Formats: sequence, C-alpha cells, structure tokens
Amino acid sequence: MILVLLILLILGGIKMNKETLEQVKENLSSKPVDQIKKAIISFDKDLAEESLSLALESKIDSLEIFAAITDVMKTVGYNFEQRNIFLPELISASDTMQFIVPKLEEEILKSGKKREVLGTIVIGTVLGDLHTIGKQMVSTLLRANGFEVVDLGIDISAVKFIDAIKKNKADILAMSALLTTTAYEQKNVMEALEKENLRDSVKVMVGGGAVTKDFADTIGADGYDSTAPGSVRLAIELMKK
Ligand code: B12
Repeated sequence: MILVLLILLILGGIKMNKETLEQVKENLSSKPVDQIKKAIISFDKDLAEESLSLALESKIDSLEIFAAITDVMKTVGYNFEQRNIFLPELISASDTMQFIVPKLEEEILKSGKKREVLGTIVIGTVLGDLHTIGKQMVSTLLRANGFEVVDLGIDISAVKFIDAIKKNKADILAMSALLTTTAYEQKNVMEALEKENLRDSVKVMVGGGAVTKDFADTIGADGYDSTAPGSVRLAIELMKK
C-alpha cells in the first residue's frame, strides 16, 4: 500500500522537462526505461518494443514505465510549443507512444488483483477532440484500481455519452479535452445531462490539458484533476458522495 501511495505521489508530481529533445537524448542511459524514452523521441517502434520487453522482463513496475513515457511526452509537447519540432515529429512521437501503451496497459491490468468493482465509469474525449493518450492513461489506471470502465474513445458527442451512461448505469462520467475549443463541449454535455434528468444520478469529473479547476467549477463538474493517478483518487472520493 505504501509503495502504491509512493508511486502515485511520484506520478502526481511529475514536472515538465524543458530540455530540447537533443538534450534529453544526450542524458539518457542504456537502461530499458531510458531506452523507451529514446524510442519515443527517435520515433523508433522497434526500439520501443524491444526496450519495453526488456523493462518488463527486468520486473520494472509498469507504473514507473507509464510515468517515464508521460514525462517524455510532456517534453515532446513543450518542444512542439517552442517550435523546436513540428507536427510530423509530434505525430511520430505520439504514434510510437501509442504503439506501446496497449502493451503496457495489458501489464498494468494483469498486475491488478481481482477485487470488488468500485463503480462504473463512462469515459471519453469530447466531440471534436482527437487526443487520446491522456484519456487512455486515465482509463487504464481507473481499471487497474478496480473500476469498471466503459471507454467510448475520442470525438464523443453528448448523445453518445448519455446513451452509454443510461445503458451502463454509470456512477461517474469522465470527460477529457485537450483543446481550448473542445473544453466547452464539456459544458454542452453538462447541459444535456440536466435535460435528461441524469445530473443527480451521475457524478462528473473532467480533465485534460485544456481544463482547469476554475473551468471545472464554472461548468458545475463535481471534480477535476490534472493527472491520471489523481483521477483515481478523485473517482474514489466521488463514489463516497
Ligand atoms: C500528442 C498531441 C497531438 C496528437 C494527438 C495524438 C493522439 N493520438 O492523442 C495529434 C498530432 C494528432 C494532435 C493534433 C492536434 N493538436 Co495536439 N497536442 C499533442 C500534445 C503534444 C500532447 C498531448 C498529450 O498526449 N499529452 C500527454 C498526455 C498524457 O497529457 P494529457 O492528455 O493532458 O492527459 C493528462 C492529464 O491532463 C490528465 N487527464 C487527461 N484526461 C483526463 C480526464 C479526466 C477526467 C481527468 C481527471 C484527468 C485527465 O491525465 C493525463 C495523464 O496525467 C499537446 C501538447 C501538450 N503540452 O499537451 C498538443 C496540443 C494539445 N495540441 C494542440 C493542437 C492545437 C492540436 C491540433 C489543432 C493541430 C495542431 N495545430 O497541433 C490538432 C487537433 C486535432 C483534434 N481535433 O483533436 C494544442 C492545443 C491548444 C489549445 N489549448 O487549444 C496543444 C496544447 C499544442 C500546442 N500548444 O499548440 N495533437
């Protein structure tokens, strides 16, 4: 339990690395986790697969690997914002990361002990938004921590969210938005929930790069967190309310 808490604290406290990708590469060791990072910033899927296998064979905790790839992806994002790299590189790095995330997800789920389901969560990235990585991390960690997760994917309309909430009798709706423009779609979904008289039966948590605590409060969401591990703590709290 203490180990789990420690990991959550480490994951929650990851700071953005403001190095260039060249500087990051120079500082990487030959250890498997560093090689996974190298693979992402060199867009090398073979190296990604090989070093992920090595890391797992060496019994490195899947959550530690998850933290490392989140960290390196944030650095990629920073370099994109600084115009050190451009869209093709951004897509290639994200493709490489996407290539290993499902394999890692499998490991994380395998390591989760069978237990009572804590609650049912419908999750998706909102309409008009195709960013999937953060949402996928949130859904993986929620699953690994004992929630039943119905992951609708990306570009999800209010109607689809509502249908899934009704069909699965969801306790929580989790929405992700990475674009300033699509963050407002979360407000539309909140209004749709009211119209459908679902607002009292489902708790809503929001997140993603374009969302802040203030924004979440403004649209009347029940909770916000800026990290995937934080989303687990939040979901557990919301289930108690
Ligand atoms: C990778 C990426 C892409 C990839 C996405 C690939 C994929 N399959 O997901 C591609 C190349 C396709 C892409 C496209 C675009 N992107 Co883009 N992208 C990024 C980038 C670099 C990283 C996003 C990411 O994966 N981050 C890593 C994950 C782990 O972080 P995260 O999603 O925020 O999730 C974490 C938390 O937020 C939280 N979380 C996430 N969801 C939820 C949900 C809940 C409920 C909770 C509690 C928590 C939570 O947990 C996660 C883990 O800790 C960001 C830059 C950045 N700094 O984030 C830009 C960025 C988001 N993109 C941006 C833009 C503008 C675009 C494009 C319009 C094109 C363009 N000009 O770049 C298109 C839009 C496409 C669309 N319609 O969605 C802008 C958005 C600006 C804004 N504020 O509106 C950013 C910020 C870059 C920038 N500064 O210009 N993008």
